[in-house]
Amino acid sequence: MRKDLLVLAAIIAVFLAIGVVAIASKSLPEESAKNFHTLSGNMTLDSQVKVIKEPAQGDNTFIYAVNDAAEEAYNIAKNDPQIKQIIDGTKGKAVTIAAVQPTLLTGSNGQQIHSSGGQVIITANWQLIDGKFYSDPASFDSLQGKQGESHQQIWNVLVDLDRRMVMDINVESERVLKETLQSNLMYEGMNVFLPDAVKISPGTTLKWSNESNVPHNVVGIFKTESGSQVPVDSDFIEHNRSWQYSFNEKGVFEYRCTIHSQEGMKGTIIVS
Ligand SMILES: [Cu+2]
Repeated sequence: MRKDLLVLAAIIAVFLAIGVVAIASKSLPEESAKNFHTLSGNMTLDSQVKVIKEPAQGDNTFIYAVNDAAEEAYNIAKNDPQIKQIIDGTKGKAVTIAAVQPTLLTGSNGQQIHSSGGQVIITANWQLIDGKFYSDPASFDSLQGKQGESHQQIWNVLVDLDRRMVMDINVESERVLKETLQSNLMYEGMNVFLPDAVKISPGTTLKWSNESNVPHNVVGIFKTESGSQVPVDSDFIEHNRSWQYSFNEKGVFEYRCTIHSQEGMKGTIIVS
């Protein structure tokens, strides 16, 4: 074997080993998500990130891939009968499908290389207020004192890109965050905002409080009725800390936690 081929083989071997360890420890989705920003059209995207589907009326599904190879992993997964069944079962919920692996490396010869291991994360999110499905944003007048529940179901799908097949589907146990709702307060849990959509009046100061052990942030653009676009970024809100922001104009604020985008950790504030 030529020396440069050996070097390339060694690089690939190391990369594959890292990939296997990372997938096994499930650390990579969070890590890889750190580098990209929120995914609405007004946000800066990492140039490789591809939005495959945006939510539409009657189908609240958002699909993206971190690069072309990851998109291929999604394409293989979506044709798997078990995956089709999972996606069919999420109708009516907010669904995020994130193809987060493989990542790409450039070899010493300038060629792109990647491992054959693809990873696709499917997350269904839904919220209940006093036991009823919560889909239309309500005001805090009607939410205050009620029992809010946020449910999150995650499927972790491993794909073999060489054999073009799904190798494993790991169903995580459902996450449930239950809180008594308080006026002008959003709870941040694992990995959701509760409530995830509210209506407020201009002049309201909202507080986001992190009840979980991992940091979260609130990042988005406040689009005011007068036409301005105000970037909002809370920076990381650590465990037991909170952050607040005043909405003094009518408009809409759509936001995400950028490190948990792949699990659909997002929210909407309507100021009217
Ligand atoms: Cu988060």
